[in-house]
Amino acid sequence: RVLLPYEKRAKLATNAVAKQLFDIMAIKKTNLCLSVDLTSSTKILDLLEKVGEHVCLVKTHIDIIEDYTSEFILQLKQLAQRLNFLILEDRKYADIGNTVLLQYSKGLYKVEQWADSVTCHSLPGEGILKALNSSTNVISRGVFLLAEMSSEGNLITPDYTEATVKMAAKYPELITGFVCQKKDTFKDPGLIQLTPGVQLESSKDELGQVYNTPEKVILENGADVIVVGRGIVAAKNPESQAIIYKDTLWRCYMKRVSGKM
Ligand code: UP6
Repeated sequence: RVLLPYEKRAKLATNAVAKQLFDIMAIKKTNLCLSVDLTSSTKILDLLEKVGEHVCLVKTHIDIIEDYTSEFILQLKQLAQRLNFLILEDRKYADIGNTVLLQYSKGLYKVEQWADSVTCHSLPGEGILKALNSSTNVISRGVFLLAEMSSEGNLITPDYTEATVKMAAKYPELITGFVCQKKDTFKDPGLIQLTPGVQLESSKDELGQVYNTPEKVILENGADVIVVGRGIVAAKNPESQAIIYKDTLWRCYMKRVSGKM
């Protein structure tokens, strides 16, 4: 899986969003996912106006925005179209199917109407995937299942991870990939490894987040799309920092697929 280039993997993808994301990465030459963990919608839009061209995916936590309006979504979608990136709402759904279906389709945010993909825990069992699969208003959608986490002391075990990957195999049209940390977590080259917990230097934050370097996550651990939040959004100059991340991450990917590791 990890030695195949994104353009080849696009052809093996069974989920429409995974295929699109592989294609965008190959065309824009970027595997950077920006996690826009800011609480002001204008700050998010200003930042994306500057860095949107350098990313393949924008990851949101829509429920941290303090001045949310549906106009924000319209503008976000316009930027996504103009600058060619996809949107992942990192909601990490984790309830019974019926509740998740309501959370996904109703409420203030109506996530199903705008998110290309969402994140979801496997903990409650398959009903959660049945729920996300059942909403009928969307043409192309995807789910990243949490198979591992980056945070210290998390309770996910190897058995849980393995069962998560097995669960995903039953929904090939729905699953975009896994949020995970290790190369051997799954084998299917049509699925995407989304890896958070990345900064230029290995470190930790004070609330349990663990950061690995681009070299480690891409060359050793098999990351396909790399999530960077504070490494970019908290930098003095987020735009130039995004370019540094984009170039560093792409260089590691090129090294990996060239086989000269
Ligand atoms: N995230 C993780 N680890 C996981 C899953 N998701 O950090 O295992 C998410 C966080 C945050 C982003 O919710 O939005 O990825 C990482 O941000 P950071 O780079 O600022 O630490």
